[in-house]
Amino acid sequence: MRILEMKFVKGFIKMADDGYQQGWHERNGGNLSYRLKPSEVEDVMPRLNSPGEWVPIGTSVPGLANEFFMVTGSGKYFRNIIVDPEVCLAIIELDDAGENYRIRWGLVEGGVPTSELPTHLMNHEVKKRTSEGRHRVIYHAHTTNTIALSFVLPLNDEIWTRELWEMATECPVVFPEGVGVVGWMVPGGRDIAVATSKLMEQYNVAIWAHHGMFCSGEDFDLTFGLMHTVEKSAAILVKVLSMSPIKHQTIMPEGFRKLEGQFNISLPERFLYEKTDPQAIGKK
Ligand code: 2HA
Ligand code: ZN
Repeated sequence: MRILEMKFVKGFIKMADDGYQQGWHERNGGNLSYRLKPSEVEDVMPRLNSPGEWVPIGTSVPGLANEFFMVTGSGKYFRNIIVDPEVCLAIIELDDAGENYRIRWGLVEGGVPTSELPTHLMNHEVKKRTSEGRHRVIYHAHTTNTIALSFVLPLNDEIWTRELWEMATECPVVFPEGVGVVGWMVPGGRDIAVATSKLMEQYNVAIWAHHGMFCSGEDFDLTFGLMHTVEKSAAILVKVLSMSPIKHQTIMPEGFRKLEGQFNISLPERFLYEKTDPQAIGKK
């Protein structure tokens, strides 16, 4: 089967285009990566190019030694992925130390993997371990409302989680572990990768202040759905803040606790603090 006809490749392209349609990928903004299953590596193997040069990843991910990934290309536009996937995407292979990669397919007009490769791979390494191999997708997008909120809400995991949960009943069900926040940092390197992957030890969502969001998940639907849910909640909070400086009513801690039984989820107590003023927005 041709690589472009394989199920995981179609899923990757559809997810990228869904993100573009949401308005999360202006110009070359955002990036996506997928860790191939052993059976998928077997399927693509006869179609791969002979290996090119090993290139340093810029960080070390020994937990991902010899794994294969599909990734978006640096400087490529999400807008173009659906029309020209072989130009915009690559399949890369990691070496047996998890320190170097080489391109095995795609980027037919030249180029290199996403500038955020260190963050993607460090997140994959953490998630492969903590999810016992189930998580395969890491997604970064420039989600408008989340970015807007990062100028207004204190950059604090408890405050962000609680405000986002309050905006829609489904939120604590979709991300019961909460969201983590990284203060503004220079993107594209190892430092932001270390900060983000540290949050991924406990969360599936990391907010990058004044930049966007990273999400991790088992498959394309769950990972896209997670980002979509967080961003929709952020959009509601932006509307609420635009209409009124206070909330006249909201979901209270005892309400969240009732959801735990109904939906068989466990919500960490540190997000269910009693607020000094339940009407205030963005305060503990
Ligand atoms: O341009 O989104 O964070 C790609 C990015 C960098
Ligand atoms: Zn970005």
